[in-house]
Amino acid sequence: MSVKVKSVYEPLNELTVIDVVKPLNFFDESTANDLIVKEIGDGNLNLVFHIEDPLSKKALIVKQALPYAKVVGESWPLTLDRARIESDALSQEAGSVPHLVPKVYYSDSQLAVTVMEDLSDHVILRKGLIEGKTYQQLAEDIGTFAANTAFYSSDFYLHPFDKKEQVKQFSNPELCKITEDLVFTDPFFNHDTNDFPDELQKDVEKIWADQDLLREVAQLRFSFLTRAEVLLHGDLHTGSIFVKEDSTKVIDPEFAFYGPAGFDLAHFFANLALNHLSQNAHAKEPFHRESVQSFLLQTIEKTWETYTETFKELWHGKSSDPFTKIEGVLESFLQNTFQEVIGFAGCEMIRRTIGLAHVADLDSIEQKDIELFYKKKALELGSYLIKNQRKFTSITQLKDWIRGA
Ligand code: SR1
Ligand code: MG
Repeated sequence: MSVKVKSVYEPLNELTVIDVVKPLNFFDESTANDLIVKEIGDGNLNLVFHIEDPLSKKALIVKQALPYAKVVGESWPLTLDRARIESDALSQEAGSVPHLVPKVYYSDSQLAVTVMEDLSDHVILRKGLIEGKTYQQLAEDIGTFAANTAFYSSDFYLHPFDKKEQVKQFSNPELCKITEDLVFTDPFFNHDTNDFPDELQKDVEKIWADQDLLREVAQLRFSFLTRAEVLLHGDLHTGSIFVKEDSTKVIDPEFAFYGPAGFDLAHFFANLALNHLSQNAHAKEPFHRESVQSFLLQTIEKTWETYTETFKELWHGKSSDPFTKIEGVLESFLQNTFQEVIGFAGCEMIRRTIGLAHVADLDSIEQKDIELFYKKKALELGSYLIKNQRKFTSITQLKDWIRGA
């Protein structure tokens, strides 16, 4: 939609948000006074309004960035530019995988607002998985998403001038700093953002004292800081994915930036691995537990296979870089990416267990001793992946380690 809404930043509420959507002519004018508005944001950072016309049942979502991190409060200021990054990333992703992202109807960088498709017929993947649901389309969709968004934003495809323009466009220092701190730094030191029960103190101190582990984390962090390889979603955990049986939508790319190619899939795999651990508590019936856990492992394998196959096809069919014709270059790129997937996944598992931002998969385990047991497992597996990333040569090894954790 091309209508321009006059805007000066102010946080919206359930009344003022109507003024943003009215000029878009999305809803019938005659129903403008009857629209039902609900603030449904349950994430860490933003306001999210669901607006519905009760007669036609047409609905849309208005997402607005707040000038601070909602999870902590006004003491943690945060750039509004993340709303621009998010709508730019959605439009970039829609260029190659339009069926895997929500449609954007309107965006306004002054008001830090993105108006987009309502996905109420989908559920957040994390919630579905905790409930023991499985999604057969998921692996193919996430592998396709990650391969396309990576390839079409990379130097293998873009002219160097365009690539560097894009790196500028997606410069996202404040949101990257959150990841640098919360994923790669704080959990590995005695920092006050960390959050874990006293019973884990010994396990956490073991991590803080493990110099081999810290050396590997330092390298992964340096790679995140410096390697502008591809446009990443930047926060591809299972809370950033909406699903239903035959549809997957990747949402929330406000952390998008140019970074190392393995980062997104690492976060996806780490969150599936955490859910795999948590199913030992959530799925009470053994046959069901086995089938959910086997679905999670198959999803990891099929996602990686789809990613590599799709990336290879694009590489051979669409690349203009002469080195893409040299034998072994692609294999070496994918192997480096794969090993970083393993290392980054380890960092994500550890930070989701003892850092500031946890996952409901583990935190919602009802029995405290069982929750602690699986949190210890998450720390052990995360540490193993980080320290042994270079020993991993196939996705089967990752599946085996998750299964055996
Ligand atoms: C202060 S933001 C905490 C976490 O929420 C986001 O989804 C990112 O994962 C970030 O690390
Ligand atoms: Mg998010």
